[in-house]
Amino acid sequence: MYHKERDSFPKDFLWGSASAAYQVEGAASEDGKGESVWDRFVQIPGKTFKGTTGEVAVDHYHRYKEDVQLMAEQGLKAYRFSVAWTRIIPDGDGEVNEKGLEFYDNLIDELIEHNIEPVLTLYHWDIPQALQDKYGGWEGRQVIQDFTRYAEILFKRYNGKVKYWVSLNEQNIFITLGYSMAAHPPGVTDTKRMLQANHIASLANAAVIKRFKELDIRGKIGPSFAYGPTYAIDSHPENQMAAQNNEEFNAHYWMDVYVNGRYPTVAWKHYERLGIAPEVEPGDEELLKAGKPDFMGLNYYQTNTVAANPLDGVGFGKMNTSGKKGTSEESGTPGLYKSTQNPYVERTDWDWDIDPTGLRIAMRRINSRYNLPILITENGLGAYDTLEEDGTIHDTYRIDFIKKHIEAIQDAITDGVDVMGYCTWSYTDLLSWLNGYQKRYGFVYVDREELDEKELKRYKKDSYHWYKKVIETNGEEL
Ligand code: BGP
Repeated sequence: MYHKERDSFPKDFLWGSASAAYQVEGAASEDGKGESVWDRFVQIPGKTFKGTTGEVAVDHYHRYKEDVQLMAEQGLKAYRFSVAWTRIIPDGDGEVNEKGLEFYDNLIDELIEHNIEPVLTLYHWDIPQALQDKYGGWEGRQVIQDFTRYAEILFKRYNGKVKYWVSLNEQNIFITLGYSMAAHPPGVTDTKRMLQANHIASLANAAVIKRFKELDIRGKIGPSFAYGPTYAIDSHPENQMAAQNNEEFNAHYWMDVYVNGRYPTVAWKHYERLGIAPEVEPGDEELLKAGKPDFMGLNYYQTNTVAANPLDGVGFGKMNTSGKKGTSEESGTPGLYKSTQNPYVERTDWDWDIDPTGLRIAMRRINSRYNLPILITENGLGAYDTLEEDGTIHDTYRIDFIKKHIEAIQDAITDGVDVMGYCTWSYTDLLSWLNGYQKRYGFVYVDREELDEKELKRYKKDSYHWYKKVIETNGEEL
């Protein structure tokens, strides 16, 4: 659908940017912080690019004032960050660490003082290691209570100050990579365990949303879901079926549960026949239904193009975490689908498809299937940047990427989709979980490399100045 003219962005549109605790904070054991599963996992040789860890990250813990100052100067309207559970309750279920709360008190106050709306993510993948050891983390039902207690502390403390809350960040990613591909903690490859942990995580997600409503917290809450719409490689009916499978198993399987409290029929039946469907206990369904989100948080990076995959076809293939174009392997689930190359789009150096129209399609699909407002909680381009001698960074490729994605959002708005805001990934450069520091996403360059922390100095990229203008003109000038 082509529009002659696009509608304007709403007046209160949240022009934002995002980060996550583990990827920016550093200070991994300071002020009473406990160990998280990521602090532990990265110690295993070969798990991360060049063995990088979040020990120092980009030192946001000590430099948050400088970072917020940069945001303020840019005119940023919203900043999405996550709270590290291990700073608040170091062992996950014991004493509350006042020092840890103070850091977020300060960050939130600093943001508000500069008219930047805080968007607080409760969980961005860093469950306390103590809970992993105690009952298997997301595999133990006790996590539902422990996560709710932790969330409640934050709800009460920041009620009235924080108006936008994200429950779980990309449950589909941390569960799949953690329990199916062993690429994230706890490093398991077992689909049955994956589905069970996922079910419990969905219950925990619903439980905190339910608690949020019971406490009458002033604001909105929803999960952030990693959704990239699926395309079939062509109109062959079997390839169309593969695309349908991918949507069902990788998107509806989560979003249907968030919104309607029920698993999609086809995926559920499939897992039942394999004898690996999660165990649903009495009361689970009620809880899932009671935890309906106020909005769908959308993390959009790329679309997936798939083809049919026979029962003896390909399984998980290696991801490209080196930044050497063309090194990712074909990947799929036998009997359901496999990834193929879309001939119509460009790819990044990490082999991610660049597809702004895919964002509009994602928003429209979410709108038609779930009828919820959308908050885009992540979108961005991971690329190599060059710091010039005069301290400038000419990231025209990033400007081009974000510009086209903003246009796609405006198209979706013109189509009638309700969009609350747009957070780019990421504000400053930061640690990519598996790709080190060379895969940069920020408006603000941070001078450090994998094996050399340097001075962690901040530099404004060209995209910083460009986005400032976008915000100033409320998206009129792109
Ligand atoms: C999302 C995560 C982010 C971030 C981003 C970029 O899945 O929520 O934390 O890392 O992806 O991914 P990557 O760092 O792998 O390039």
